[in-house]
Amino acid sequence: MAFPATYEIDFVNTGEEPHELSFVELKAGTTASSVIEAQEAGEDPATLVEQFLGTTGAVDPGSSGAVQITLEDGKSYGYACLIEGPDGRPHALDGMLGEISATTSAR
Ligand SMILES: [Cu+2]
Repeated sequence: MAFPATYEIDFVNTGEEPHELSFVELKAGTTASSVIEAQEAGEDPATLVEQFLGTTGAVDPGSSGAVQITLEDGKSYGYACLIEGPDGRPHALDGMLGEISATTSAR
């Protein structure tokens, strides 16, 4: 894998409520969870994020969306769905989040 590498990610919503797929570049040592927790605590999550990469925007059930992201070697990225469920909590707090690390490895 050569970096920077650009990916077009197709996102299919097979669920029963709207979802999104949003990506940020994380600052070193930061996790997607810590960004969401800071936001929920009323703190400015921008202090944990290097840059916003892109989002599919809200995708309705049975529909699909796409987002293009460019990853750089040695950097970490977080993804999440920030759309709120009926309980008012962003889906990320119920597990719709994760991380990607971009690394070049020789095998
Ligand atoms: Cu969602």
